[in-house]
Amino acid sequence: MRIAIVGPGAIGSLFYIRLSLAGHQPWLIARDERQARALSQTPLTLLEGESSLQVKAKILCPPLESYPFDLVLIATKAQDTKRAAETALPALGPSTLVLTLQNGLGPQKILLDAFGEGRVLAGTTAQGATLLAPGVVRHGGDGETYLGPAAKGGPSGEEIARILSLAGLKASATPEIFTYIWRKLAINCAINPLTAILGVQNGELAKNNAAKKIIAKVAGEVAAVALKEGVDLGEEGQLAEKIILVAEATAQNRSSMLQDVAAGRLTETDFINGAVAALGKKHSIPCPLNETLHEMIKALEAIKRS
Ligand code: KPL
Repeated sequence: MRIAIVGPGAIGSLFYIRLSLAGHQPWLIARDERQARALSQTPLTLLEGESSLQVKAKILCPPLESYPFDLVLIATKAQDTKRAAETALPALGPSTLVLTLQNGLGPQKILLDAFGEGRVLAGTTAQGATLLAPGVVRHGGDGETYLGPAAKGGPSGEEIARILSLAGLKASATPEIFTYIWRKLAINCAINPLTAILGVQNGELAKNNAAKKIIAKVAGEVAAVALKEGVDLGEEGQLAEKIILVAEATAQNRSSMLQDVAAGRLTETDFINGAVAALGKKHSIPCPLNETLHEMIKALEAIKRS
């Protein structure tokens, strides 16, 4: 299968290396020539426990010519989705599928608008990966990947799930993909902004009663909005418990938002708390916690980037 991966971050690099080792010859699409040059200096490296796997990457950068890829996997930050779509467009053949494994709610719609309902797969992954340096990924643990049609009547994703699973990236296709995306969104709505604002690793939240109270309120808002969108995330208390379990299971992680804020980068807040707050407004569901966390992260971004 001819595969292109747009976004050489932690998830993009992990998937690239695994697919390469499974015998595919994917292309990695860099943002620009500078990034492509930096990535081609050394092999991509996957660190797992004490072992280190290396793969020489095949790298392209925009403007792409017409490569007839079978699958384009979008693994950029959510706020870079438009740019990723523009990059990928010339590389689409008549039957190319596009799969997003990005965080948050919003990238799916951007890709549907760009490519149409017939070819976009929405997905979410619980693979634990941290980018230590360009092209160097630490694999923190295997988590499942779910994917399915981003719009009614879209591709099922069965074949892609099979290919990922054969490459050691456990994946399942499901028509209920948005339930999985909302579950991950609830986790990100609570853990990401709190860790970024408090400047702590995920595990600290699970030990802190005040943080746990905030998590419960955020979970309640997300569950109420999700229900209006047709997704049942279950009862608020149970959802909050699940989020706290994830904080414990990823105790040593610095959340992606904490890493972005610390590095002075823009965060994915518009696609996480911002997306829930906006849908809350649409459905007249008050979301004061999500709104405030969204604004606080915006304020932090501005301070760190000034
Ligand atoms: O997805 C994550 C993130 O950091 O973006 C969690 C699950 C919170 C793990 O850190």
